[in-house]
Amino acid sequence: MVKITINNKQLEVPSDVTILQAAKMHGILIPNFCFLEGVHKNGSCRICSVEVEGAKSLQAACMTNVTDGMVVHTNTKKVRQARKIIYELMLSNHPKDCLSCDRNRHCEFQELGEVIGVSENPYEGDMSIQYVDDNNPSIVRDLSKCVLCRRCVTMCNEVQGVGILNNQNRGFDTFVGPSEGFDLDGINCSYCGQCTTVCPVDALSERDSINDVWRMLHEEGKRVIVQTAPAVRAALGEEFGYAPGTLVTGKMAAALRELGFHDIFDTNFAADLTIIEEGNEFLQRLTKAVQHEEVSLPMITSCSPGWIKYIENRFPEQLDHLSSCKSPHMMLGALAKSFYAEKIGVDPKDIYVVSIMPCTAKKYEITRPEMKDDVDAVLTTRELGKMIKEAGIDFRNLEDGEFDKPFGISTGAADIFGTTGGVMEAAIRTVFEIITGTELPFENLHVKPIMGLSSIKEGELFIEKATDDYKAFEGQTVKVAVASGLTSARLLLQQIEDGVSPYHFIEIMACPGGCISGGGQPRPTNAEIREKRMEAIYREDEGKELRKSHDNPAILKLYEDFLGEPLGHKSHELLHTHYVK
Ligand code: HC0
Repeated sequence: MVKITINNKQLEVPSDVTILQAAKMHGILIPNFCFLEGVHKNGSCRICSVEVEGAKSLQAACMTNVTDGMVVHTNTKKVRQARKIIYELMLSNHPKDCLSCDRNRHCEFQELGEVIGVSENPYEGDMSIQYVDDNNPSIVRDLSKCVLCRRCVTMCNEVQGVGILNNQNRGFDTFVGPSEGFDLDGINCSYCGQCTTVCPVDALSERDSINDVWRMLHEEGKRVIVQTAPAVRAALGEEFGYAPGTLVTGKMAAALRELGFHDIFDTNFAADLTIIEEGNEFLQRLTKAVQHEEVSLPMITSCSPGWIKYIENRFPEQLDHLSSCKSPHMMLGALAKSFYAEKIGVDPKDIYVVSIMPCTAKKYEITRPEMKDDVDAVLTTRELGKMIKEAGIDFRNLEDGEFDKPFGISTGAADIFGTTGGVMEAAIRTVFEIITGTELPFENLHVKPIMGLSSIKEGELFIEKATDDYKAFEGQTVKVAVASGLTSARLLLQQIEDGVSPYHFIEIMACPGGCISGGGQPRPTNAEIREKRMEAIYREDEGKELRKSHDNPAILKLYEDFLGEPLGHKSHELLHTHYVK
C-alpha cells in the first residue's frame, strides 16, 4: 500500500494501481474515454488528464501509476480547460448529426460532452476520412464517426488476438482499420463483433437487419418464424433498464408475439438436439480411439461462427477436429423448413426464419454456402431491443408469454449453452449417462471445474463402470477443456498443432465468457455484468424440471416421428455440415 493525496484527501491505495483506479476506489470520478477496464493501458485520448504536483505537464490518470506521497488534483482550472480543449478537438472531426445517429442518447462521446460541460462546437474545418465499410454481412465501420480512441484496437489485438484493427497512417490521415486500407471482408476478421461492444460511438456496429424483418412481417402470405438464443434472455432486459442478470424470458416471448411473429420458437430446443447429435458423434470418435482406430481427437464444438471463421483463417489444417454439427439455430432453421413446414402445410419457400442472437458472426454464418438458407435473418439482442421500442411495446409491463410447441420446449442443459463451459457441461450430462447408465454424480449436475469465467478451464471424468455397449471405456479418463475468447482458443489449437493436446473434447466460444458477452449484446459488457448474466443463465437451468437434453420429450418425439436416429440419414442431411480448407 502507498499513501497519496487526491484533491486534498489523504488516501491509502495499493501500490500497483493507476491514479484513475486509485481515485475510483475512493469515489473520485475522473472523466475518461479510451480506457477499457481489465486490459492493457491505452492512453490515446488524454481526457483523464490530471495535475500531479512536481510533474512538468498534465498526466493521463489511466497511464500513470501511483507512488508513495504523490499529490494529485483532478479538478483544477488547468485540468478542466485541458479536458475541454481535447474534447472540442475530437468533436471538430466528428459529424454533428446526433439526432439521426443510431447511438443518439446511448453515445459515450455525447455523455462525455455533458460531463465536461461542452455545449458548443468552436472548431470548424476539414473532416478527415469519410468512408463506410459495409461490404460484409456482420459489421459496419463508419470512419467518419471514429474518434480514434483505439478501444477496438485493444479489443481486437489484446483480448481477441485477431490483430486486424490498427492505427493506419499519421496525423490528419490517421484512421483505424486493417492495413493497406482493406475492408473487413478482405482480411481475416472473425466477425466476433467484440469491437462493436467497446466502440463508444457509432463507428462500429452490427449490420442492420431490422428493416428486412419488418418487411417480411408485413408481407402477405409469409410465415415468419422467430427463435431466440440462450443468452438473449439474460441480457435483453438491460435495453429496458433492468439490472444486468435479470431474466426476461417470458416478456421476450410476449414481445415477439406482439411484434407479429407467427411462431415463437426457442433455439434452446435445438441446443438440446445438438447435444444428442454432438454427444453421439463424440461417442463414435471416442469408441474408435479406444479401439486404436485413426480418428480426429480432440473433437471441438462448432456452434460459435466467429470461432469457425477463426480456425478457417488461422488453423485450416485442424478443421477435421470440428464437430460436423451445424450450430443450434441453423438446425432449428433447417427443421422449420422441412419437418415443421410439412406439419403445418406451408411451402418452405413461404417460411422466413429469424434468429435473435447475442452474436454478430451469426449474421455472417447464415450467408455461408454450406448452410442452404436455413435461416433468413439474424437480429442481435440490441436490434431486438430497438424493434420493440420502435413498435411502441411497453416491455416492462408485458405479461409473461410462452414459446410455441414443438420447438419451444427445452431443458436446463440448453440454457447453459449461453455461458462459457455450458455446452460441455450439457454434453457431459448426457454422454456420461449414456456410457455409464447412471446420472452424473455431481452436486446439482454441475461440472464445477468448467464453470466460471476463466478463459481456459479443464476437467476430467473417470469411467469406473460402463454399460455393456461401452465396456471398452471402463478405466478410461475423459479429458475436456473449455476456452472462450480467441486468444485462449489459439493456445489450445497450438497444443493440437504441436501434438501435445491432452484432451478428448474441447468447447470453444469466440467471445470472452461465451455468448453472454457476444458482440450483439447490450452495451456495456464488463466483468461485473458478465458475471451477473452468467448467474442468470445458471438460475434458468436450475429452475427447470428437466435438466438433461436426452430427457426433452419434444426431442424424443422428433426422432420418433421424423429423424429416426441420431447421426442417421435425415440428421446428416439437415443437421450436419462440413468445413473445407
Ligand atoms: Fe450462442 Fe448457440 S449458445 S452459439 O453461444 O451452440 O450466439 O446464446 O444461440 O446457435 O443454442 C450465440 C448463445 C447461441 C447457437 C445455441 C450454440
